[in-house]
Amino acid sequence: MVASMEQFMTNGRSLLLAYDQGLEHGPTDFNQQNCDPAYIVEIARKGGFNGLILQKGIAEKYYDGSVPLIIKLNGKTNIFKGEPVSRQICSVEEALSLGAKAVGYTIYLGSEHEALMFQEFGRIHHEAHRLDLPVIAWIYPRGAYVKDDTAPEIVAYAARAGLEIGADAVKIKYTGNPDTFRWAVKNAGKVKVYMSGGPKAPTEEDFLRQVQGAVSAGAVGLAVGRNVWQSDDPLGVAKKLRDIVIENKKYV
Ligand code: FBP
Repeated sequence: MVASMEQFMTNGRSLLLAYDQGLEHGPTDFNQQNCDPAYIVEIARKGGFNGLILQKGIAEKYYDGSVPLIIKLNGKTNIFKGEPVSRQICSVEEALSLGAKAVGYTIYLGSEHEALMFQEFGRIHHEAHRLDLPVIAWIYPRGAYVKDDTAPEIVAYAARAGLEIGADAVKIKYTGNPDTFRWAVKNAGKVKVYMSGGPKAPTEEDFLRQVQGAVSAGAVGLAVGRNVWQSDDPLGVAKKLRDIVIENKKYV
């Protein structure tokens, strides 16, 4: 059975706000304002996002039901520098009880520990689909064997892996241009493809250009964090992203 991502879509497109970086990167991503989860929940609501991605601890204490919730089930810090592995820290049932409408799981494709994450993903996928929750796979090629994690072939491999393992949506890095990203989207087949935001781009225009490229290549949208909540005008950025992703307008 395929669980539907429809509840996260407007006009067949989707804009998700990610806020799990406090675990993945630590407070280095934050300032006095955006380290407060309540500030992010407000951006998600006022910015018209289709979904908000949180770890369970933040969801338990701050989620107010205003935007559809996606719970990340695994996570890791970036302190340990060995072969990357991210293990489950929240169950599917806990996510459901927190109000999640979908669950997310990161797989480091090509890591020495890839098999472990595939296995865990398989079990989570089974449990989530039994409860009719879609599963979004963050598929990030990473580790000693991955030389360039945004090379077109490796990004297309990540997208294809998402289709093979049963993901309802994949979140993948942008290859840098729409032509190569189109190949990744093609390889994802019926799986919805989200572009991953990444570190704050040098200028807003640079970022908007990437987003336009990704949707013109067939992505349903993007899951973005830092490029929105690190901005001095997060709601202004959100409006431009909605225009591009949901309304199909051109900015750059
Ligand atoms: P950003 O838009 O801030 O990059 O968020 C997307 C995301 O996938 C987050 O969900 C996650 O915390 C982060 O990127 C992981 O970044 P990385 O593993 O590349 O350091």
